[in-house]
Amino acid sequence: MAANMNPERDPLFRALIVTMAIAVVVVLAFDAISHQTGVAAGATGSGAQVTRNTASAPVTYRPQTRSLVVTAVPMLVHEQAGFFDYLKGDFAKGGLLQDKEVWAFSPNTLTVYQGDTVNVTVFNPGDDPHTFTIAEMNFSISVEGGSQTTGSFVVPKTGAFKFFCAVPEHMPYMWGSLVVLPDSAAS
Ligand SMILES: [Cu+2]
Repeated sequence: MAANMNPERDPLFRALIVTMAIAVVVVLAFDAISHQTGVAAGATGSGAQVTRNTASAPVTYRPQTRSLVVTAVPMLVHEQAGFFDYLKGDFAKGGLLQDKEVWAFSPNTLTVYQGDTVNVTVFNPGDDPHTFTIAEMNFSISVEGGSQTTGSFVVPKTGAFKFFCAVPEHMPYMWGSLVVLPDSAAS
């Protein structure tokens, strides 16, 4: 009877021990599986993060050659005095446009990136000669009436630079902006 009272020999007790052992094994197994899943998810997350880092890392811009066409267009010129009577007064001595004509470059804003090579072709369908001049870049081309001229320059620095026609009668009005973006803005 005393032997039967020994808990280690009690079948119920042993069954309980075995059940608990199985439960521990099952819990550990689940923990291991979930841990592995977690590691896998972590690895996937790390991979995604690396991808994101790569995507957001600074991109080295490769300078390009850009061919741009600009046309000289009349806005308020002598030839239009027949259409707009007020121009007669404007162009007369003492008038608002005495010794001046309003021409424009179309388009009047050009955007490039630092380091680009720019081939600019200026079309001049009218009679008056024009120039396309960027003083900061020591660049200037002349375009006779009824012709086109192409010139090339490399954009050395970022910023906004004025291009203009150097003909004195046109210079106050005939101009535009060359916008040069930094390399890091390219994508
Ligand atoms: Cu001009």
